[in-house]
Amino acid sequence: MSCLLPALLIVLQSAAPAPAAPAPAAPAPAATPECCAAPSRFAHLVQAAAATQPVAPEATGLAAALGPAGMRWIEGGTYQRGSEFPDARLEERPVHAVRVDGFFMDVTEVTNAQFRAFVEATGYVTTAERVPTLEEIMKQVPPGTPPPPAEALVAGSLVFTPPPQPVPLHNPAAWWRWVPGADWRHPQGPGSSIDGMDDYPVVHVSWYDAAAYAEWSGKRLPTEAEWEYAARGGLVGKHYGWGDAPYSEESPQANIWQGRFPNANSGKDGYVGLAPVKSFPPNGLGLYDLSGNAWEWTADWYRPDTYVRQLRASEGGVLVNPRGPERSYNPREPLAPSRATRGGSFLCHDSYCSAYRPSARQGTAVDTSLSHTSFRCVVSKEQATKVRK
Ligand SMILES: [Ca+2]
Repeated sequence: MSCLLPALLIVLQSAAPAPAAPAPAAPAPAATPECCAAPSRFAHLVQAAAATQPVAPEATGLAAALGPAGMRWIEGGTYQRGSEFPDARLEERPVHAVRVDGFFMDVTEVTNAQFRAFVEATGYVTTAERVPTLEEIMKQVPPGTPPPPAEALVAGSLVFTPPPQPVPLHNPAAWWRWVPGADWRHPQGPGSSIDGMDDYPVVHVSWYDAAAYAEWSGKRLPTEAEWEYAARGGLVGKHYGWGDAPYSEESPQANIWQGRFPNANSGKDGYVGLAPVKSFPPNGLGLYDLSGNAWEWTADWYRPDTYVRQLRASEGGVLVNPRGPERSYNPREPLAPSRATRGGSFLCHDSYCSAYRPSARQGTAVDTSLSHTSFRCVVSKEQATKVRK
């Protein structure tokens, strides 16, 4: 079970043989060194071409008041997905035209109060609250890896734990800690609680948990194409969801990290961790926290070469309502099925990943839950009447 992988790998990596990873179908994505990268000189034209700016809901006659509570209508259209800005990773490239139908989207990440209503109505138990089996774990570690000790088979989740001093940024295990007893109601582990945090994003939810909530609520998780279209906020070819202006510590546009990642967060934006939803300005479509605060699960399986493969299949034409691949491939964890997560979190910092950009994407193992990962839902116009009140 990959939610255990960071902890398990710490325990087991000295004894494990080299991973027998399948050969990737495309180069593994890697951060482009900022010192030597530059956009192609026509990148800005590519980004602007053939894009249809989404129309504000009020202008369509489908005012938000006609949709489900807490959702906004996002008019369908064509946009340029991906990024060729210098800080775009390979998995965000190339920029290409995508058309999506209109949909309603949750204005905010799903909150603790909303998730509690689901749990109370259904008795649902999240992945982090269940004891993993040895079989689940061994499926996701390289053959020959010794089984973990019995005491490792406990329910828990991954909690961001800042190290006391600066650390190299290539090893997330330096700031992620496996905490037995951590779950959505105990975000820092036993003894912690979400009292007074009803309007915070629910975290420590696996993809399965997010999908179960979505089904119960009569909604669904967004595709990557829908998510990015919404996160662009109606802007065309912009670096961030709010435009091209760099992140401002004086007037923060999103809940990300200030200071030296991962050991020293100044909290200058008012938060060193999660913030209540709607604490930062909405984007141009009236949607909050699509940049930062908490990562968000999508419906799509993750591959770093998703765009290349889809463009090859479409022979370069506009991709219409694209879905993810049939199976995932995540070079960072080749044995763990992964779905795409989007939006970055309170941990984002330009020195590390700048993943609060609308084009940024990563794969997260479907059974993994973390203290910085949440979700929001969408629903089509046809299904909107079935949304649970
Ligand atoms: Ca978010």
